[in-house]
Amino acid sequence: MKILLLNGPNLQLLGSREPGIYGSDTLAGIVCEVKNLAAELQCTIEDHQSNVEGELVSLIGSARLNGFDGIILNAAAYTHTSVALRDAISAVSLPVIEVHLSNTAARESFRHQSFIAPVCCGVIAGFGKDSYLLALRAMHALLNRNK
Ligand code: CA2
Repeated sequence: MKILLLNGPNLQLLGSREPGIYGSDTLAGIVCEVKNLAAELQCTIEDHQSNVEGELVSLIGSARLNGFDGIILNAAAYTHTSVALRDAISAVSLPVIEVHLSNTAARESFRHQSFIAPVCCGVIAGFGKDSYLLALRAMHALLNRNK
């Protein structure tokens, strides 16, 4: 089971600013925990962070060809703006789980809309770094169910 973990714009800042909203873990720390859980679940994770919308679109677009079985995606601010990411997810025919550290529904109204949620399998938001671990467990269960 090979899973692609994608993180969008500004998430490289995690741990350095706004700990009240996003927690004090760094992105590298979160990715390390996700990889440790993946090892327990006997999956492999490849991760990328990008501030560039088109790079995220390309990584999603080539995921199937690159042998991935599913995608865990924190699209960050592009969640609320990106038709291009939505179209890439629609086209890839792999399960995609949307994750957020914060509970976007409890924040500013512009964060209430997700362009990508309707084409994802599900959304996990509001649990800090545990959102990623829960997403991995959900992806693992989903892929086992579909075997
Ligand atoms: O809660 C999440 O995971 C978000 O995807 C984070 C995005 C935000 O635009 C989404 O609405 C919800 C922001 C990522 C930027 O991360 C920062 C981390 C530290 C300091 C500043 C920004």
